[in-house]
This record gives sequence, structure tokens and C-alpha cells, in this order.
Amino acid sequence: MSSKKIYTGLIEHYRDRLPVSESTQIISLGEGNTPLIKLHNIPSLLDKDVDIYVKYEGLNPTCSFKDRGMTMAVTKAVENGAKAIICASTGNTSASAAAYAARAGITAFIVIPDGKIAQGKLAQAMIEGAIILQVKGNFDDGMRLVKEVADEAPVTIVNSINPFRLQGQKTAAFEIIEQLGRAPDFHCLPVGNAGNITAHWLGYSEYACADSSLFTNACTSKIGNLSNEQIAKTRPKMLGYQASGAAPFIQGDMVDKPETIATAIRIGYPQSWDYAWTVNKESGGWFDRCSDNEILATQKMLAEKEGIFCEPASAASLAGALRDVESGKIPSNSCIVCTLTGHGLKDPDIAINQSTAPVVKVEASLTQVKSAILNNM
Ligand code: AN7
Repeated sequence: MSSKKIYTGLIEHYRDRLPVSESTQIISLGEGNTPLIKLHNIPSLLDKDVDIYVKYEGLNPTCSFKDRGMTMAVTKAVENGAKAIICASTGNTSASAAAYAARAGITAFIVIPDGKIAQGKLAQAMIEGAIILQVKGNFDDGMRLVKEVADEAPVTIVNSINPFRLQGQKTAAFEIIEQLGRAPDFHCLPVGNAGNITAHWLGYSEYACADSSLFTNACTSKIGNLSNEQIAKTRPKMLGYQASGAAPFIQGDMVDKPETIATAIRIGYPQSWDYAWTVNKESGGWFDRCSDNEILATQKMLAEKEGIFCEPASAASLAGALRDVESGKIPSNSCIVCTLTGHGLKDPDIAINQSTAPVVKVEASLTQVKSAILNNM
């Protein structure tokens, strides 16, 4: 039976754009190919006329964008003979690393902060059989330890300092160009370590065959069949939004005690600091911050108005975009893509706590159910 029509993940799909060979054994869970959804109801609430799309990365196999990088990082680790991988994580990287290690039949060591990790992410890493090291410290402490221990023990780091991670993640930009038929004018992302904003810029630059001082541009031919005019537009301005309590890019310096309800981006020492400033400069974009209240309100609005459930960190991209549209920083008639990096079910506690939907208690009787409906129409 032929399985040619089945989508088998982003490495197979973009094979000629990624550092794999014919003999590479690909470790995949069918990641990538996520929907780009045009928002209908939220833009109609704005004074300005803009198109806003969300790239719903929460629909990857472990429910975050990390899978794009992890399929590459684990594939290459296995190709190079690794028996174990390690990462520090605010949650999503660990869930993804645990899954791809399980798939590959190798061991995942996960270094997570003491508390402040969303339940769903912990549940994933646990059931996928990772060995969990909970450090008395935050993500940045964990990251420092992971780098140190990798020099002393036979483990491959799969944080985004592993260059294969960014290679896998750049495919999100390829997909967006193909889904839209062009690049957006603005691409908004939540920023923690800044690996993802870097990877997107790499992807847009490669697709456009445009030079970027980020990496040597290996591009020899364009992927799609865009016209020259479309190619000229194939790089958006990259906008990075951080949580106010964890905003080193806005402060212009590292943050020692990052704090935010958006635990995924509770990071004070971004690993891709220099890359991210290059992206900022080359794309003509900007960084800004969102308060925890703005992040939560946007998460809720997206769920209530559009039926799309993302985790708090992800909502920072839309929160920042909406504010910049209102202020005019993003001009009318712009085409905007916001990446929703992780699924809302990752962090059910936050969703339930901020939900205002009534739970109406009724007896198991037709009269009570009927009157509850009529009273709430
Ligand atoms: C949902 O899992 O760093 O700027 O250890 O989980 O590339 O770091 C997570 C990061 C945004 C930030 N949204 O991306 C980890 C981790 C979500 C995330 C980010 C993360 P980067």
C-alpha cells in the first residue's frame, strides 16, 4: 500500500532546504503544516483596517512550535550517535524533547525550574518518560547548568543554541509565505530566548534569497514560484513582544529575576541575544513589552471572539500587535501574522481562573435544564 499522500513532517517536506542526506533516518511525529487562520471578529472591533492572521503552532504534535526544531535536533543527534539529549526548559521544550526522544528510543534529561511550569507541559514530559531534574532556580539557572554539564557528560543539548533547532523552525516562515502567497508586512512573535524570531528571519531570508548577516545564506534557488515583485516583499518587519516582568530586549540588558504569568517566556538571559538584535536591525522591526494583564485579556479575547485557544505567552504576539495597530505604529492596510506558539490546554489552571463563563448548576430535570437555557439566552 502506498502512503505517498500522507504528510510525514517538515523535514521530508522541505528536505532540500534542511541539513539532511538521503541516508538520514528522520525522527518525526508529523510536525509542521499548521493552519494560518484569518481573524474575523477581532479586527472588526478596531478603528483601523488591517488583515490579521494567526499561525496556530499549538496544533503541532506536542502542542507547541518547539516540535519544528526538535524533529531536526533529535534527527541530527541520533545521526551523530547520541544516546541521550538534554535541555533546560520553561516547559514546552521539555515536552517536545521528551516526545522526540521517546520516538527515537533515546533518553531525555529535562532541567526545569522549581515550580512555575504549566501543568500540561509537566504532564507531557512525565508520561513521555523523560528524566526530570527540577532545579532550585529559574530557567536561566537551568540553562547555565545544561551548558556546563554537556561538557562533562555524553548528552546532546537540544535547546535553541543547537543550530539544528533554528533550521527546523525556519520552516514556519516557508509555510506562511506559501499559505499567504506572499510574506506578511509584519510578523509578531512572543520572545523569550529569541530563537524563534531568529529562525523565522532565517526562513524568510532564505525564501527570498536575500542576504542576512545571521548565517551564510545557502540559498541557491527560490522555493516557490513567486514573481520578482513578490520576492521583493518576502521579508516582513519582525516584531518581538516580551512580558513586562521579563523584558531584557526592552531594558537593553539581562534581567536577573524575571517574573510573569506567561511562564513560557519567564526568561531573563536570552540565548539568542545577538541574533535577535541582528533580526531587529535587518528587518526594521521593533521589540516591545506587554503587561500580564494585557496578555491575559488578549488570550481570553482570542478564545471568546474567535474560538482559538492559545497559552498566555502566545497571546503576547497578538496583544502587542493590536496595541501597535491602534497607535498607528503598524499602519492601516497592513497584513499581519501573529504566531500562536503554544496551545491553551498547556496551562488549564490559568484559563479556568480567568474564565467568566457561568457554570449553571441544575438538577437532572428537563424543567431546570430548559429554564437555564431560556434564562441565559
Ligand atoms: C509558548 O520551553 O524557552 O523566543 O524552554 O514556550 O524562541 O525562546 C519556551 C519558549 C514563546 C519563546 N512561546 O520562544 C522553553 C522555552 C512559547 C514558548 C516562547 C516559548 P523563544
